[in-house]
Amino acid sequence: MTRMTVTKIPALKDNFMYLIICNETKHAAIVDPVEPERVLKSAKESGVSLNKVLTTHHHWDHAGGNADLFKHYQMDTSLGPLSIYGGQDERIPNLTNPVGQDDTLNIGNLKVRCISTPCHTTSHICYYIETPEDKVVFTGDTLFLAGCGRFFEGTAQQMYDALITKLSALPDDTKVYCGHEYALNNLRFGNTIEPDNENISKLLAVAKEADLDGRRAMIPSTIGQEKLINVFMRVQKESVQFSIGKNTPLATMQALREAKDKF
Ligand code: GBP
Ligand code: ZN
Repeated sequence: MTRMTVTKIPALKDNFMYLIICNETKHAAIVDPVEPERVLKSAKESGVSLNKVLTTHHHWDHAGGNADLFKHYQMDTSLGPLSIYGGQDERIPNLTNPVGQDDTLNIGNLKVRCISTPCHTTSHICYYIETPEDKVVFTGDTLFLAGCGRFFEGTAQQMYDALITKLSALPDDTKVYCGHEYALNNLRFGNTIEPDNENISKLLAVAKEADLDGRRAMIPSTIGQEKLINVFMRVQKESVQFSIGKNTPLATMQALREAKDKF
């Protein structure tokens, strides 16, 4: 039996929540529980004890369920206390455990490492878990399949640090569980930047098919795949720089974001 199970739970129009289960202890955590009722149902069906929330960032479509879930645990004390993790930020409701770069926490026997990735929001956190069978990272609105989050509260330098310095350093076989299903739009954009990149055109074809059968088939991606198909992870490539008319990775990051904002 593997030590960890990750269950993808669709929410709202195109968000994902993720239930992370330690199979040895049946302890579980939930990433961004914007729809608490669905989360409680999924935890019940899996027969797990859910006692931690991992918040990626303060936006309502990620942290907007924290208060109701917290209230539910206060009303029903048999569920035990609920700890809510996230980057230090007054805008994250019911934050009980503020975390920063390289802080660790446990879900049963699973060890989670926090990666600070400010830019989309100032206190954005990604969560990395490694077991002997599996490596996974929950990237919220920092890294999407073939894309990245808008720079609402940060700079191109910060997204460069997040995507190139930090997330690209994870093993290539790390599964990427992101906050939204944006694969099709992102790949269409990538295809305009790198029309000769066959990895992009092949995955775009897959996304177009997946779109007919239900959009939610593309996740997880992997860090290795992102390095091949995500133009924001490829700002060091001359072909990407040339295509957007820049000659440094940083200027390329900025120009790509501006172009994607208008795409
Ligand atoms: C699409 O591609 O499907 N509808 C479009 C994009 C994250 S959600 C919508 C969009 O802008 N999404 C945001 C983003 O960063 N996208 C990357 C991209 O388009 O390339 N959000 O819900 C967004 O963060 C939000 C919530 C924002 C509260 C601000 C506040 Br305040
Ligand atoms: Zn967001």
